[in-house]
This record gives sequence, structure tokens and C-alpha cells, in this order.
Amino acid sequence: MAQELASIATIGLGANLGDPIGQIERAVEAIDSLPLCRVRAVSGLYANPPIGPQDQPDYINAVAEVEASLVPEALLRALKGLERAAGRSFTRHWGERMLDLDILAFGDREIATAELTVPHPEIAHRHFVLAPWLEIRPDARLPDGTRLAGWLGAVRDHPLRFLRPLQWQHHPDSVRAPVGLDAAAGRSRPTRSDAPGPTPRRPS
Ligand code: A4P
Ligand code: MG
Repeated sequence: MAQELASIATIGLGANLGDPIGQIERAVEAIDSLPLCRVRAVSGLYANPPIGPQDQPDYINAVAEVEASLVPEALLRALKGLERAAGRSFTRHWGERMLDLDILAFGDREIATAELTVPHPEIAHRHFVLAPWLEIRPDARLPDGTRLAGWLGAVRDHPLRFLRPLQWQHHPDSVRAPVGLDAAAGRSRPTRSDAPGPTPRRPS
């Protein structure tokens, strides 16, 4: 896997089959252990009813920020591998699943290919994406400058319940070379020693 200049990728996590909380917490650790990926911030866990078919269980959702030094298409393939490893099989569009990992944003990139649409086109309509994302990044904006906070009012009708902070740990064996960050991320050359660990915050 070729190393690129690092970007901050924002990933939406969802699950409503099996042990959704466990699958999401393990997925954060699995993302952290992917080559060229390092989890930097994680929201709490949110319970909410399904969007799409209503004859499926409620979802658990969360959002994570990942320092990613690989191209978006490679990150998507890696995330699809984690979905399969969690036992996901295809059901129906917007249907029940063991694990769903969506790339919500990738630095300031705008991508529209058959394989990948970034930013994710449904962000504005999903309380379960906006609330956890704003929890970890209250000033979040899309590449075109749109403030995510401005969309919250329109989705508040969708019930969303904060459950608790998400519990996870950095992978102890992962060996990571220091990497540079792009200008959009606005930070400089983190190394293993600056690993922040989980710092979930409850939304106000
Ligand atoms: N794809 C294109 N862009 C992206 C992207 N930015 N991130 C392609 C991830 N994948 C992207 O996805 C189908 C294809 O979309 C992928 O192969 C990839 O090439 P999928 O996850 O296999 O199928 P899907 O999930 O049925 O479709 P889609 O459109 O991805 O649905 P979403 O948007 O993932 O929504 N309700 C609640 N409360 N909580 C949820 O988390 N999730 C969904 C699924 C529906 N309802 C929900 C929730
Ligand atoms: Mg998906």
C-alpha cells in the first residue's frame, strides 16, 4: 500500500445486528491497526431508529477521525474488508447490518466516482452522523465551507440518544513511522508518543 501525505478522514460507523456496541468498538480498534491509519478522535455511542426500512432493529452509530496516509480508494477497500470480517453480508439497500463503515469526508477532497462519493451525500439528512461528528469537531465544515452545525435543526425530529463514551484502545503492537500532515489538518508531524488515546466528550 503506497504511503501518501496524511489527511484526516472522517468515518461513520453503524451497526444494528449481533452485538452492535461491541462491533463498533472493535471496529475502531481495527481501523487504528490498519496500515497507514491512526485513529485520532472518537465520538460517543448513539442509539437511534433506522433510516430506510422500518422493520429492522435500532442502530448504534458513532463517528471517528482517522489520520490516513493512503488514498481514499485504498481506505474504502480496507473498510470493506473490516465490514466483511465483522460478518456483514449483503441484505438490502439501507437494510440491517453487522457493521457499516462509510467515509464521510477525506480531508478537503471531493470525489465522485462509481466506487466512492465523498463527502458522503447523506450527511445533511442524518442526525446520527451530524451529532457525533459535531461532538468531536464542533466547527466541522465540508470542503465547500458549509458548516455542519447549520444542518442540525433540520434533523432534530429523528430521535437520537447518547448512550455512553466509546471504549477502545490504540493497538499496542502497531508500529508507525512518523508522518506529515496536510495543511487542511493543520497539525504537524505526530509520532507514537503523542498518541492521545480515547477522549470522547459528551455533547452539550
Ligand atoms: N460508496 C460510495 N461512496 C461511499 C462512501 N463515501 N463511503 C459505495 C462508503 N461507501 C461508499 O455501500 C454500497 C457502496 O457504496 C459501496 O460498495 C461503496 O463502493 P454499502 O455500505 O455496501 O451499501 P448500503 O449501506 O446499503 O448503501 P449506502 O448507500 O452506503 O447506505 P448508507 O448511506 O451506508 O446507509 N439508519 C440509522 N439509524 N443508522 C445507520 O447507520 N445506515 C444505513 C446505510 C441506512 N440507515 C441507517 C444507517
Ligand atoms: Mg454504507
